[in-house]
Amino acid sequence: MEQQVQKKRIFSGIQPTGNLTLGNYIGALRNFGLLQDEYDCLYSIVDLHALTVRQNPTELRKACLRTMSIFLASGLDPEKNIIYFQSQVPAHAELGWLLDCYTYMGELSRMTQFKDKSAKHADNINCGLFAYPVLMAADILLYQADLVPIGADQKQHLELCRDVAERFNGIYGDVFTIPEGYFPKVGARVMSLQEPTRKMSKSDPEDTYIAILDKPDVIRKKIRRAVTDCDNTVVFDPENKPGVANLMSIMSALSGRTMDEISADYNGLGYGKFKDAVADCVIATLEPIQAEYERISADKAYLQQVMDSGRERASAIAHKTMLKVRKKLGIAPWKL
Ligand code: ATP
Ligand code: LTN
Repeated sequence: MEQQVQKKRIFSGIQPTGNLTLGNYIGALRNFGLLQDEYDCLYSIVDLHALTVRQNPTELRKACLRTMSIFLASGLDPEKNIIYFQSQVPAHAELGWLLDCYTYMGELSRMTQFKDKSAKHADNINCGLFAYPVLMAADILLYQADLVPIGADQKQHLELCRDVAERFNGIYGDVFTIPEGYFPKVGARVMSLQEPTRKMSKSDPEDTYIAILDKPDVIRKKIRRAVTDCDNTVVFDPENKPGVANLMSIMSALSGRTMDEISADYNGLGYGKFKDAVADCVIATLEPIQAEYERISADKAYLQQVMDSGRERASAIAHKTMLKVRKKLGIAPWKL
């Protein structure tokens, strides 16, 4: 008889803030779709994380649904993957608190995202922003995830998650699976179109990023205006030509062509032609996703069903881990 092999588990999250970008797509979302057959996957819209920065409630609610629709439109099958909102599974916040008690201030103050975001939001450096990586650790450990597909900017947070899990396991025995990161080979760090030494980020000004939902003419305009340099050569040199290297990486990630092939095709033709070809490539990737998005986002009954089923399936797994954790810690059991 054929033996059933337990699939490895994947967890990842995306914040419902602003408009999802091409960076989110190449760094994270696209990989989610590629992994769905081989692994047992949970993908969460991490709305509690979004609250670390002040949000407008009406906008946040819209952004939550928009993010879920984009997940589905980019090919995530809700039967194969558990897709849900973080705040609808209260165990995230509960485990987050418990893990706060096993994380040191020193560890959290070293996090570069905390330093960046506190500089950006100097009037609101709240405790949630500081403890953000602990909630992220709780997200991952709650589901005993083996693998976490993320962009390069999240590597430091994942390291912290592993440290906290190892510390906890060291005290209480094998409670948590220690997760590994899963990074894309090309495009783990898509850069800003205007400042190509910084990562493309959905909370930066509009002209620095391409949104997954940007229309073709907007995409073309943004890429034409992307900062390059003045030597007009298409060669991959991230240190000296970060703008050109970024556009080449985007093209390579989306088309599967190597940097040498791209350079051979476009070097010598001028940046105008090269940028148009990059825009064609981005538009060809995003147009079908946008068409699906229009269809799915109009179907509220379907979204409700995905949301309810995701919440139930995620809660059942989270519940098991929480029983184990509560028992280990000696806090009041649910059943005497
Ligand atoms: P914000 O600007 O609001 O902090 P963000 O654009 O960094 O948001 P997140 O929700 O924090 O987006 O990230 C979701 C996923 O997308 C993460 O796995 C992250 O590593 C990945 N990601 C974000 N930006 C990029 C980028 N520029 N290149 C590659 N991956 C990225
Ligand atoms: N911190 C991540 C989003 C995030 C996440 C997670 C990613 C929250 N929880 C768990 C992977 C696994 C970010 O800012 N991109």
